Amino acid sequence: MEKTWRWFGEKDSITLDMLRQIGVEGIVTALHDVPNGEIWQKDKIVEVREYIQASGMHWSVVESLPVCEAIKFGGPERDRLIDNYIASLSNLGEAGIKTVCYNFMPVIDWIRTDLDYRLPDGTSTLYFNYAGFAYFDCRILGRAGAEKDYPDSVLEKVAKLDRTLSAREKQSLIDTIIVKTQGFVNGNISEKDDAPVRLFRQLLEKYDGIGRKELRQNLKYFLDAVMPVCDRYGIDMCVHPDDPPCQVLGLPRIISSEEDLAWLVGSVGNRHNGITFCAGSLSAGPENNVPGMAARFKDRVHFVHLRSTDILPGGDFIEAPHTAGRGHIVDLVRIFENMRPDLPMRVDHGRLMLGDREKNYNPGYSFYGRMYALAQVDGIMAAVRNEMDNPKFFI
Ligand code: DNO
Repeated sequence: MEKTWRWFGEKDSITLDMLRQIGVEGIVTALHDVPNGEIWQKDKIVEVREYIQASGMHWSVVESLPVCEAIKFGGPERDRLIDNYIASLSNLGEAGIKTVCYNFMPVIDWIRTDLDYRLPDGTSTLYFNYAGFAYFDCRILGRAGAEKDYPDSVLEKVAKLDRTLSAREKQSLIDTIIVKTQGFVNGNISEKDDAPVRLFRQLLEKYDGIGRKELRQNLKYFLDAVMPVCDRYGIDMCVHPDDPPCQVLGLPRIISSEEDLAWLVGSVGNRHNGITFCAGSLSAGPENNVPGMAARFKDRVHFVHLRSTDILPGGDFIEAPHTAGRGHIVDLVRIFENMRPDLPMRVDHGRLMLGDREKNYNPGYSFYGRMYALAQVDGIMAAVRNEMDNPKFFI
């Protein structure tokens, strides 16, 4: 697979020169300064493409070209926004950039409750605490009927948290769940917003009456509309799985399970309608057999995120080392290396280690932690290629 890296543009303190030194071949990035819904102009795309080329790499994947909420909930402005999306795709196609990652998660993208969960070795990682999340939903957001979505055992923990969490800890939960993890991925809420919870509630209201069926219809509507421009330029659209892969905050999520992926590829059969195979997101679903899903849908996988998780008792999950956990990265590398040796792959969610913590990187996007993970995956790829070249050793 092609070794790629998510880079946040010229403002990123991790420079392209640093990435070259650690063996990165392709860059995954976006026009982060363009507000969601506006057209990505060709001159800006070309400027970024050339900046990357000047350092000896290339712009391999767009992550993300964000899909506006009104397209997801099917608001009156959706056709205009889809036209803008098509114009951006066409400009990307003309600039020769042909792999586009996006997601279709309503209101909120990826969710964690702790961005600095300390491990015994002194590093730290990302963590999802189910009771903490339920506390945010039931007590901070105060969503009507939220309690019905949680088992009694979790509601008991919520009641306890209500007595024990300090005001600062509550604030930090809000920051983690809806602010810090969202802004840098062009999400709906950023550090600049002074009333994030109120804004968040307003966004949730837009989805009144939108269930799984409606959201699926809206995704199909969007894909049907963008497929012609993808055909014209050979662009692969790659939907990112839901993280975590389950319904949250009363919102439907439709890219979570094997059945969801089967629906996705079946409902729009064009092979440009593809998948970002995020092993980490999928691995947090207890029912998901990650290598099985990769084997089944590999023909429609155009981009891979390699990371892994462990599911803990009580519904919590934690990022696992890239060599372990439910992501089964060794098996995935076998499947994907065999299929397409130039398939773009990036590691995801590095730990904080060796001074990363002081650098204020975007959560999950540390330098040393990701470099360490990339080295692990690079080693796995070398071993798998060796297996493929010397099958006699493995009979
Ligand atoms: C978080 C990421 C997500 C993902 C986007 C794709 O670290 O996995 O933000 O990139 O959802 O649109």
